[in-house]
Amino acid sequence: MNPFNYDIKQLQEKARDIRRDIITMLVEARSGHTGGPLSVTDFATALYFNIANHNPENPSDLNRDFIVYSIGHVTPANYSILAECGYFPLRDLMTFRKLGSHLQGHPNMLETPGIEASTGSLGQGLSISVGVASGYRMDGKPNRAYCIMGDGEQQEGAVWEAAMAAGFLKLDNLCAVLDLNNAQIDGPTDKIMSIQPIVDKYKSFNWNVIEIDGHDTEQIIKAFNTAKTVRGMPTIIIAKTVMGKGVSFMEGDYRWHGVPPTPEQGDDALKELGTTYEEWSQRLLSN
Ligand SMILES: Cc1ncc(C[n+]2csc(CCOP(=O)(O)OP(=O)(O)O)c2C)c(N)n1
Repeated sequence: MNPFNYDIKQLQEKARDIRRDIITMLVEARSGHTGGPLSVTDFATALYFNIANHNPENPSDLNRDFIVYSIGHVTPANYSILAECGYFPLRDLMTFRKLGSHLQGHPNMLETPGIEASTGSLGQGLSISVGVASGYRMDGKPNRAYCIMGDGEQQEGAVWEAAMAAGFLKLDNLCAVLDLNNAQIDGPTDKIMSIQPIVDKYKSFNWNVIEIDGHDTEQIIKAFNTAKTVRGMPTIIIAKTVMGKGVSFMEGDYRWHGVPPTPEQGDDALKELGTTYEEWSQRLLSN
């Protein structure tokens, strides 16, 4: 059971709060990734607040589903969602990337409650998820494994070894989500090294493929729920997203991959998101 079971409107409101958290913590940190976290916000929020079985009060609950962000650099979204779920205090977000904080630029499973795997070196999360999903099946357990990947990340060869294994093993308890924002660190993915035709690729590796608008919460929920019913093959949800979604001057621009907003840009972004740095940083610091 998901501990929140939010409806569509609640999920959309929570996603807006998470975008506010992301901008605020990046302004405070003065470093970090902005574009990817804003791409994944809508489907990652839906996963934690409606779909997945997990327990913020007991992160190592044996009944939990396994969720790994293979794109380790999207920690602003990952940490914000974990804090909003109650895995640790919201005020910790204001320590992001600071010396001594448990919230470093890339996630550390030994330091941060709710982090299942230490990622950052791209291409590893799917292999980890295949191992976990196989383990659940060997133990006869109903738990599911979820793996969030990037489109630039698909250029890593290790992704395809894991994809081949998952299809061969018919891991229907594995659901991957591909953040297809057509942006990576150096430019548009289609120009750097196209991953297309990505749907045909996964189908040829014996995966069930669902294509959605990755910012449409209704489509997101439907896709995750459909994946739960598929038998005999893993599912990948190919979520078409926009880098920097929610902040007009960031949307669709790969140059936001790995830089934070300046305080002035942060003010503009938070204004678009309906708050101010003073208001939102106070909300974080007082919780
Ligand atoms: C093995 C490996 N090579 C290179 C990098 C450096 N790197 C970090 S993020 C990134 C681009 C990833 O692109 P994508 O998966 O599309 O993520 P997005 O830009 O959408 O956040 C690269 C090359 C890395 N972290 N790991």
